[in-house]
Amino acid sequence: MLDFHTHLYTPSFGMTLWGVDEILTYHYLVAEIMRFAPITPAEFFAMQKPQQADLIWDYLFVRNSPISEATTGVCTIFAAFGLDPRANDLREAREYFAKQSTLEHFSRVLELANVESLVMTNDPFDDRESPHWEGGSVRDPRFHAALRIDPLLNAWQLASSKLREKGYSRTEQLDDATLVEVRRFLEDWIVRMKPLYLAVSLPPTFAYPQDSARITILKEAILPVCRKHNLPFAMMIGVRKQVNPGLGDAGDSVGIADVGVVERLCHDFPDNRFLVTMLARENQQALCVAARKFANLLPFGCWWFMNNPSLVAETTKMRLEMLGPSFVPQHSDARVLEHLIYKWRHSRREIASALAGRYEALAPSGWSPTEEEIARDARLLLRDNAATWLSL
Ligand code: FIX
Ligand code: ZN
Repeated sequence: MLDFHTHLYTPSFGMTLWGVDEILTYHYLVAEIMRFAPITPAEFFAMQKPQQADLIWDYLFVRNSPISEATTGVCTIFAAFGLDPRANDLREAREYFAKQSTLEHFSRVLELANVESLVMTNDPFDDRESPHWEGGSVRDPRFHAALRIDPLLNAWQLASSKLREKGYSRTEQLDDATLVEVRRFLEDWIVRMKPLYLAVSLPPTFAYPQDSARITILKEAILPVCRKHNLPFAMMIGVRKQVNPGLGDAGDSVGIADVGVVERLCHDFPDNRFLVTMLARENQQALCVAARKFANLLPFGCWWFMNNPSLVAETTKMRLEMLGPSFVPQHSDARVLEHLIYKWRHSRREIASALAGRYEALAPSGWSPTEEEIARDARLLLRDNAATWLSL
């Protein structure tokens, strides 16, 4: 499979999270521990990571049944490595991961997850990451880049001061001279990263047309640069950031967005290609309808709060019914390497069963698929559509 969006990094960056303490302190589980343990977010974050992991193990796996998707996922990961998901503590798991050598472990996890290659999230505004690009670190060919530009569209004041620090725009004003500099910044990073797409996450209030810095930068910098370099633009729409800031990464929420915005962008910029995933269940049907109207729109993935088997099942069935096999059903969004295993094993089960359902719907007419046709459809959904859209 080709994993369309992750938060993993090519091994040479040394930035990929992996191992049992990272698996257990994933922000999905941090949100859940607050519902079970008598602890405040501040107290939790004051603890060392291994102690946080121990607490999560004790409350979510020993004292309670791990039946949420995020906890079941940990059990799937443990089982894949032959570790006991019913262990009373994390000793055995810690010993196991301590023995692994990084590079071999990366390859083993990709193999266990059936992932051939994946797309990272690469932030030129991240001071930990950019030196790796500027210093010419070697990229593992299985790890593709995606140029993530959230501050440009969501926090122009911050982005403009960072641009000035880096020797680009001279002013906060979004005048023509500044837009030239924003385009130059994007193109310099495209040359450096060779990304497969540009990407942003957006709030449910995302509006177009609109008289705003966001839309000016989108129209005058992002979309022209994407056109010039033949790169799609990924919009991940529907996140309400930090509704509970004390929870850190676990503090974001969801909101229903206006899919009309996506339609208007696809209409007004027919020479751009848009990759869109939406966070709210309520937006999924309208996104399918939009994709039926605009061939320059690719719906992808069941993002974050959508990545639950019941929602993957209903969303994938609906997409197959409305779009045939012309979309990308899932991305892992793995933040920790071993997440690839559970996210893909769980989703693949739902994707397979949704696809089988469509063949069953065809059966009464006497159309039954050959093995080659099943393989072709599976390949389209799990790899080839993504590869085509990303020009791989
Ligand atoms: O903006 C994003 O790419 C999101 O996927 C997140 O960063 C979010 O925190 C996440 O990990 C969701 O799965
Ligand atoms: Zn993500």
